[in-house]
Amino acid sequence: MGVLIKNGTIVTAENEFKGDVYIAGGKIIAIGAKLGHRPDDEVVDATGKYVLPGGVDQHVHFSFTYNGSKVRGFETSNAAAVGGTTTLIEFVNQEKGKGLIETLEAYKASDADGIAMVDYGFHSVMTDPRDEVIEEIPKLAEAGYPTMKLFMAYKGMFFHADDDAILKALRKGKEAGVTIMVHAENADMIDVLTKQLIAEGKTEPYYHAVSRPPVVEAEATRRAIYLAELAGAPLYVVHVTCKEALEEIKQAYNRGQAVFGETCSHYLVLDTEDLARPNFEGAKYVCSPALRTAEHRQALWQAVDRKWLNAISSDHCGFDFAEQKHMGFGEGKSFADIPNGAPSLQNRLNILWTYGVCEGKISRTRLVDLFSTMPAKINGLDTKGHIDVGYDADLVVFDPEYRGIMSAQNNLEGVDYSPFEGFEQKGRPETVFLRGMKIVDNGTYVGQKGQGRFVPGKPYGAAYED
Ligand code: DUC
Ligand code: ZN
Ligand code: ZN
Repeated sequence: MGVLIKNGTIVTAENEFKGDVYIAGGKIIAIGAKLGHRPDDEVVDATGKYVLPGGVDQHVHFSFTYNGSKVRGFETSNAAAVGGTTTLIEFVNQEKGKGLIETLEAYKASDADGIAMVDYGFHSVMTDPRDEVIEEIPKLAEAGYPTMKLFMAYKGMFFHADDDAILKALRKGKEAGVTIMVHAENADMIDVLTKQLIAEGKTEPYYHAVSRPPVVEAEATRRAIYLAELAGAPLYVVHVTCKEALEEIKQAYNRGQAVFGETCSHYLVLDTEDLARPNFEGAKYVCSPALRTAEHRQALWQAVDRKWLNAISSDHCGFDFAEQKHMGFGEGKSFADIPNGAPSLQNRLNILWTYGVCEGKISRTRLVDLFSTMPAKINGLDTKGHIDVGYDADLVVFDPEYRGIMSAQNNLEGVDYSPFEGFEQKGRPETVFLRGMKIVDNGTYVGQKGQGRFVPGKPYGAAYED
């Protein structure tokens, strides 16, 4: 049985036009005007609605652990589906003593296969840069994991990476088209500021932002760019949050270097002031890099519109407020004990539509590029992120007339709070198809656990293109 989605406005990263999409066997079979269908096919009337490619969220954390506290995992990936995202890419920290692929495959088997409700891939995170691990990097490409991240932040934690590791990773990665990504913050600067603030008794969540100001991000971004120049390799900077780091990326790009970056939905709408909320509520907004001020948000909107940044991810990180965020509360505790990260899996498209498209900051085609098309290309997913014949039938029928309020209560992230609590929502993903299977109907998740599949990425993703 096939599905005919009729009379919608089809939006791609290139253009938008009225038409029908016919899907069968998990693929897009035809696009056109007044397409016919078989008697037993389902027909979805998309009149007055937009048909978008399913989102690709290239930055989620389902396995992240901070000071022994672990986030919610793939059992909550239906939240992505309800938010119009049909492919997730998860960062998996290499386990000490294990190889990169060994770690990824063990995690995949135990925590994703048979559980995920949307399609998925993985970025390796190198934590143990022994010679044999560096030698393994090109093999990631063959195994379907063509990206690897290093954490420049988090001094003293097992996943922190120094310049030696980054340079070696960049050099090795380029031999096989593995895209190297960095979380760019200067770990020593943060360490010095954190110790100073705590010694001064400045321990509340707000001081998280004071401990890692924009210069911390700008310095690490610039350093990573120079390491990439020396290696002659492309570089991808995750979660860019401030004007200064943006400037470093622009300048490198203008010098002819292949440097690209993303930002994340929370940096576009939340503020440093959220960290100052009373009753320890500021802890809900502790993520790294830290939230910034209005002038940085404005610069980020401009950057995503003008293609200085090429993707918007969620950096979803599902820690509860009641227990986990309170690890930083009480005698002898500080902002440095609060697990970093905020849940944002479900609202990525809702934020981009309501506060981007509806406020005239980005066009619908630009949204599709940032939400779906470019993240697919960066990660070598050549059947995802676009509406055309032969692509996977991952599609969102988006109703622009819907009105609602974002809240943890109407959210499947499995976390006891939402950083977007009370935010107005214009429009919503009404129907979502994953490889032709309807997984969201009338805004409600109707799929099944385990319906998601591993999608291997191909090497030489978009960061390698001129
Ligand atoms: N920053 C976060 O806020 N969460 C997860 C990891 C990170 O670097
Ligand atoms: Zn990060
Ligand atoms: Zn992250």
